[in-house]
Amino acid sequence: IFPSLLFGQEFIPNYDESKVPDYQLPDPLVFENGEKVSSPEDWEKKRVETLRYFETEVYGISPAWDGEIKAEIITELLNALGGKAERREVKLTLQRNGKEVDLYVLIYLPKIEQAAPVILGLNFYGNHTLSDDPTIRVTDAWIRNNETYGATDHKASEKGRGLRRENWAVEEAINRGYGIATLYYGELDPDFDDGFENGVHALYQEERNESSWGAVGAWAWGLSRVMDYLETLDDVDAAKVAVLGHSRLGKAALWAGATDTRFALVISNNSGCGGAALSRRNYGETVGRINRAFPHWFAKRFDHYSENETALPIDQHQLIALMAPRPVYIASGVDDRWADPKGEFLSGLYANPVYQLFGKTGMPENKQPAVDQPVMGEIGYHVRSGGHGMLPYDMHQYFNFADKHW
Ligand code: GTR
Repeated sequence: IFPSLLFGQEFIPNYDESKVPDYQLPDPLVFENGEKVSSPEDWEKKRVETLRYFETEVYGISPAWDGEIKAEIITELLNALGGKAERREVKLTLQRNGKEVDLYVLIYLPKIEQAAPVILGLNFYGNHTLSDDPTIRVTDAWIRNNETYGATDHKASEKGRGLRRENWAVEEAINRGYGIATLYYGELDPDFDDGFENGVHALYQEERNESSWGAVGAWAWGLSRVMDYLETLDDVDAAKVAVLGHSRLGKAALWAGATDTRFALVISNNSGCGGAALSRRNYGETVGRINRAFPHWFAKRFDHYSENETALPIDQHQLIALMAPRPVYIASGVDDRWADPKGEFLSGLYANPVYQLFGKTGMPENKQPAVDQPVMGEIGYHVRSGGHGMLPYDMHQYFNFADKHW
């Protein structure tokens, strides 16, 4: 039996631009009742309406946080990276309802006079994959198996140490005056369909419905909890915290930026379907395919739009618009057709009217730029050569983008 037939039907992605259906996107500047949004004040109301749709129809509603966070520094190096940085690993214990979840956040800060701007992002294979430093903890949370990164039997191992160092460009960050904060995403919610019983979902025992939060919601919510902690630190400039993520974690970074305006800058690396890519284009991964492959990522309600994207009351350009007027960067890989590079660009472009309401340009080009030609307005974009991945090239653009705005 072919595995693809287990879903009852083989999925063949469309990679033919001429087969992209004609589609009409919801106007981000029209209220449900048909009235026009014509001022930043109007947008505040329209923003609420838009956010509500993404909550009920796409990612689910994440609960407000009313618990306690305990922080404990578990290791600290005062002279990391040749003396240029301080490095800490902090255990955050989230307590609520008699339950606890532990998160381990790895933080590098440049040794500079003032509080440092920080780029915060979830990682796929554990904090120890960012550095050869043997004192960084190997996560004991459930992990997807991946031979290359030393994850077998759903456990991380020493074998992965340092293997993602280049991707996170920690040295460049430090040299340019940025801190990096990261944690393993599976500590927030293990990435399998467990009926929403483990991870941070376990802190809440409310009855679930079709608009309850899924895994993407949990990952994004967790980024906000780390932000709660970063706000308490004197050596972090909480007004300059960017949230970054790749792929499924890029979806989570965008959702974190949409739901939590404390994130002053938002970065989506190859986030694709359910992230920056427009759902209605039906290019590469589709809403139907993503819901069948990852039934735990989104609200159950999102499945209502599988093979039925035109019924969506919103599309992903409006997710980008939820960042306005804050800077947001969208990055694609030219061979990462599954994520629909053009659809990722277009969602940025079609968010422009909202940025313009604030007297900003948004995406500075109305045609997708050539490969390896980044453009940077309040919305930044590049399509890099190569495929799916977060590479030093990508990070380099994010530092440039942050420099430009900060
Ligand atoms: C794929 C999924 C994408 C993307 C990717 C990843 O399998 O279809 O939406 O999230 O995983 O996270 O690497």
